[in-house]
Amino acid sequence: MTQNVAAQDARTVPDSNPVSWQAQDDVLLITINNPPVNALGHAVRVGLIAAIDALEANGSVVGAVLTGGGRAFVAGADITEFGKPIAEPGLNEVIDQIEGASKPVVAAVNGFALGGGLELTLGCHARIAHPKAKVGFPEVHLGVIPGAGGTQRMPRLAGVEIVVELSTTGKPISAARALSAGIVEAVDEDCVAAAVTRARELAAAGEWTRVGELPSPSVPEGYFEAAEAAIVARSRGQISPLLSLEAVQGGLTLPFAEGLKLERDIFMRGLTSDQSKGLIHAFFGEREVAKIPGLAPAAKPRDVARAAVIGAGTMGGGIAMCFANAGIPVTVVEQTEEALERGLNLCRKNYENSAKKGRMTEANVEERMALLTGTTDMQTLAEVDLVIEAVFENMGVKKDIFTRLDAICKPGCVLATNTSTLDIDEIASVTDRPQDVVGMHFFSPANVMRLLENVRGAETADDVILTAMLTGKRLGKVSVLVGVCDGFVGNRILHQYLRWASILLEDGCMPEQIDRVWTEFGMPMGPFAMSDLAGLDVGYRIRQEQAATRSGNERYVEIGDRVVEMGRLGQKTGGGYFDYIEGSRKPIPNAAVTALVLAESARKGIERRDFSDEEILNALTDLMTNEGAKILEESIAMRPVDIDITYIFGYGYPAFRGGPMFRADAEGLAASLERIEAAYARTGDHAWKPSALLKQLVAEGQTFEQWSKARAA
Ligand code: 3H9
Repeated sequence: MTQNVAAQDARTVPDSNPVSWQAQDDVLLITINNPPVNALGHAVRVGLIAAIDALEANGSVVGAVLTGGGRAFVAGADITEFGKPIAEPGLNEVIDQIEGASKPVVAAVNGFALGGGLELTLGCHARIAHPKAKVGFPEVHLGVIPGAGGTQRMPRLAGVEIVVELSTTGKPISAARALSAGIVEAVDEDCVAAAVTRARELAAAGEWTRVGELPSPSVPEGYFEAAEAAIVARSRGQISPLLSLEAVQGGLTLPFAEGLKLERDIFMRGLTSDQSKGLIHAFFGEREVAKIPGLAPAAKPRDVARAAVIGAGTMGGGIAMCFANAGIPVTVVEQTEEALERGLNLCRKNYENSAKKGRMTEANVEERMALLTGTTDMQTLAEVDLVIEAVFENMGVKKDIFTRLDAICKPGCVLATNTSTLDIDEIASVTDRPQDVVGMHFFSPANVMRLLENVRGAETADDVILTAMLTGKRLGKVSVLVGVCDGFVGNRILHQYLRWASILLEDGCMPEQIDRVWTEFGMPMGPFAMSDLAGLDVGYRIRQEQAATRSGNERYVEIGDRVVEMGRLGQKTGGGYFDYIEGSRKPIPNAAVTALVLAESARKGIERRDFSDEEILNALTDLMTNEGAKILEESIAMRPVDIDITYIFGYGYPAFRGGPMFRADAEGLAASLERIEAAYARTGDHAWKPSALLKQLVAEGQTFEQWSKARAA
């Protein structure tokens, strides 16, 4: 009895029904209005059932058109409902009702049709898209699969290859591509009007296609084996792409209804996995980091209509390209005409390479180059709104540049530095406007990497922080706000585990074992292959400069220095810790480096021992947890999620693990602290000095996330 009441309540159309319907002559126009992205939350599902009931009941309409209000058609299931009991009706029921309707329903795909949104269109009897619409199955990025018929209907409609592509990569495709793949039957600027016409045609013909009733296609022998191998090779341990493949493959030999059941079971397997929890945390985390608590409510970002970048090296050029890509005019400043020409030519070459690969047209190359203006005269920066200094890491040089910018730039211009290590406050101190100075730390290659670490100085104004964050968004970056310290968030943590990876070499490991453990964990490359890619000479020079002041108490491993002195500077010289065959980035162990590692252990009288993979993984991840906790306790990062997102977007940390702090919570902080304390007792090394915050959380039985939520409340 109670259950019935609950079920009835759950199906009651709410007063503020997000689905509206209205007859346009003889066709019912059904519109989903659930801002911001028309997600298929419970109220929308209830509303859709009511709309189809209205279609059936209204004798004066012959069919319906289903569309989205605003810029989206439907961006999928409501992810905030994941993990909660499903309130009836489920999405499958809604789609079944549309598909089985006694009158034709045509989808007018006005914008994004993603995940459950695309599945909703597959339940319709025809699909017409706006030219700017995009369709896709991004569920894979949430650790699940299309769970409302997508893996069963799409093969029947458009073949196996396209559903495997969409559901295993998660990348949306354009309306034009959807048309050629047979997912939509037409593309039209006025997709609603075209859909109305189509609904009338279908009604007049008296027949229309129910995709679920179409026969399953067949695939060439060996297709799924090859697809699986390709997925395993690229997904670095993420399981959801394989789950999608399993649902598609399994469905091909099953009756439709059983295929749906199989899909549902696999969807639930994904949804209850730890990977899905990590990925959903990453999804919301990516959006959370844009929200900065504590800023003055009246603060508004400043206008950035024109930018400038000082330095046309790899970094400066890459940053300038980010602005040109976003359509923002940018002036590039160099000291000499030669350096300027070299830098701008490099930008052009990068664009031309993209054009060769079909990623842009020749006209796009010229459009972007037209937005890049070069100069050797800093005086021309008087009218720009934002300047980013990207010269080499030297405090004296940076101070000189900021003194000049202070004299030249108009009031209100944001003065940013791309430093990755230096003290922003010291740089700001040479200006009369420290409130306008901020760090904007791009990651190399700047035009490719998604992370932007914005660094707040002691005096940075709130509206300058907002400007840096919004500029990052305009450039297509994920911006995280951090505070001033050596290495900020990302490189400070990196430094700890890179250093310990070297110590592990001396104690008994080889680079290939450590790198294998790290890539099996899901990182794009191990610490040593990463160092080879970055080039070993830069770190070498810094270490030489630090030699005089280095504390004798700190354990210092010389292996990296000896590798450089062997002339092995990394990939650019064909080898560093590893060898590389020309044209390949695959690291190959090198006998001389192996001998060097053994010799260094012997020279220091270290008795080498075997390390298990688990020991290595624990050491590196425990250091991330400990340093991350110190970063939180010093308020360098505002929330654990800021560290998670920094690592996912700046260092390729596997999103399915949710980020280093999320994983630490999931694995259990107490066990981690126990290992950290043991390592500190054994080594006395400062890296292992347990974080006070970590100790406090373990004592209170809390997680980082609980601590963060309690502080925000
Ligand atoms: C699925 O469909 C499963 C089915 O197969 C089976 C079910 C049985 N739900 O990204 P934005 C929020 S799985 C709830 O900044 P944009 C987002 O958090 C789903 N909320 O906008 C943000 O909130 P806030 C498959 C959602 O213009 C706000 O909307 N679909 C959802 O840069 C604005 O989002 C996907 O995975 C959602 N589905 O990008 C698509 N989507 O303002 C996920 C967004 O409070 N969504 N929000 O921070 C996207 O990829 C992007 O949002 C989109 C728009 C490209 C659509």
